[in-house]
Amino acid sequence: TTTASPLAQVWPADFARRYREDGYWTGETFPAVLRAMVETRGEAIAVIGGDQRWSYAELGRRADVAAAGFLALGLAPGDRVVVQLPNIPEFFAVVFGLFRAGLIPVFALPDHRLAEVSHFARKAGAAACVIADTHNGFDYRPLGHALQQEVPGLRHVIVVGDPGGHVPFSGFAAGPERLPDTDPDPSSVALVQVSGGSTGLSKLIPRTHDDYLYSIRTSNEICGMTPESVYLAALPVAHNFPMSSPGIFGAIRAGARVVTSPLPNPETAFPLIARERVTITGLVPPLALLWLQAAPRTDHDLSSLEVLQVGGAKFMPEAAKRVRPVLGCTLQQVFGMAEGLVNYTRLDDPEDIITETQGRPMSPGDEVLLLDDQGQPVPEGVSGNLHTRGPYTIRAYHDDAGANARSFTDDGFYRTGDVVRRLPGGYLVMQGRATDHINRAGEKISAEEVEDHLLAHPRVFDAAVVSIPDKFLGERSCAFVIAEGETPKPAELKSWMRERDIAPFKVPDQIVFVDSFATTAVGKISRKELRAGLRANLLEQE
Ligand code: J2J
Repeated sequence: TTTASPLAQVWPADFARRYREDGYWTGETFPAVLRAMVETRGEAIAVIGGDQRWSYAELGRRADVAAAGFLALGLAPGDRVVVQLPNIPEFFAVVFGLFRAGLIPVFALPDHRLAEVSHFARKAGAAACVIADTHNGFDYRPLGHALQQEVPGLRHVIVVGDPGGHVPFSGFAAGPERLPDTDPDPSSVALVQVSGGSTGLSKLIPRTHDDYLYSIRTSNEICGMTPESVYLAALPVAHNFPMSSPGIFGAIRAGARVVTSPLPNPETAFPLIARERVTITGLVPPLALLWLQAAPRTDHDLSSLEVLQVGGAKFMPEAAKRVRPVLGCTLQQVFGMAEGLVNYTRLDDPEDIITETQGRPMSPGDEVLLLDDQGQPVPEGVSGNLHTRGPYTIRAYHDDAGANARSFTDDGFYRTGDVVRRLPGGYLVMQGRATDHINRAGEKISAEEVEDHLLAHPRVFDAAVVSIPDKFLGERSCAFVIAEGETPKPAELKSWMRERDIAPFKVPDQIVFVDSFATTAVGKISRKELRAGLRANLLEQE
């Protein structure tokens, strides 16, 4: 195996001691979470999807079989396994199987393509990956082959469904392999999330059993997740929001039910809500808008819905106000990040707090600083750069000294890049961002990464990618391009981008050719100023 540097997440000893003393870190681990439910709620339904309904006992059995299968391939505890699966019950068998075997899942989204997945696999030193055969019109099996070729050390491609020459997950069987008889160290890394990536490629975010499960338990309390809850997994479950806030893991930790929706649109999700009496789900703002539009006209009974969580990007107050009248449920705004800190509006907050703020930190252990550009605290109500530290916020990305130097202060605060205002009671209102990424319907796109792709085109001399406000998406991406020689057509450049094996959401929504970037000042200006200038010009023209 080519081992990148070892995977870890370490807090300074005095912080770790305090997080344990204060009861945040309890030593609970993921294998123990499922085992407890198998023992206490074995007959209760855990996961529903397609034509499958698995009890906790059934999920436990399937996870054990999966664990044995992974070990039979020669994978060893501590090995990393990239998981790229849509919302299907097998996701749970795979992931709890990995946990059971002491393997570490690295989560890729279904929309990621070879460019992203190979980066995650290489950076994590992954020994295997688990993919679906096809989903939403995309065949993942050729991606699996390409991964094996491009990533030294990635020995196994396991396919859920028709294997097409790879290892079939359905062929896993309980064997003579001995499953570990002790649980992993709770301070060890349980799983790897990926960052939205504000500069360059996505960073890897190692989360420990202790810290991730603390955030999940706390989220359960705040979001009212109980054994009677039914959570609809509508957003792709690999994303940190539907995975942990409280999401699918919260539901499992509570002994509740998860219903997997293969797609998040109303046509797919509404019948599931009606049939399974779903009580809680989470959406990004553009999907919430679609649901609000479709709900008054649907024949499906949505009355079981108690809580609609909306997060990942700013939900505008006008839309937020419509949730209760239209859907008859409580809105919960969720402002979180895969690096840690999650803010929630509380279910019993006054309506104006729920509609106008992005909530407040979930834990008394969360330290939040709002600083001006000189690093001085701003007064209450004034916008500042959000810095945070706490019992479930990472101290470092995996193996990325440059990003760590940029993203973390010397005393361990994470520089979120978000600009927020704080109201009495600690409620935060998202104002904007200090970093150049595009938040397109909750998908974070690094301007720099897209620029690098554009620059690979033979007729692109230079490119600057900016975010443009968009009524539906929140933000869309616009690429300003200086051509070299004959100017390509925007459509041509877009389809060329589409063929580069990158996530489709990274293809610029709009391409504008310009003669030069020299806007005002003579001499060098930063990329950031350049992007800001181009954006301002375009908005002025509109
Ligand atoms: C404005 N911007 C928001 C919100 C996130 C729960 C919920 C979301 C995420 C997530 C998550 C926002 N209003 N309500 O991991 O557990 C923007 C901010 C933030 C960035 C993080 C969770 N909610 N954002 O979206 O890692 O800019 O996590 O820093 O994908 O999304 O993105 P991500």
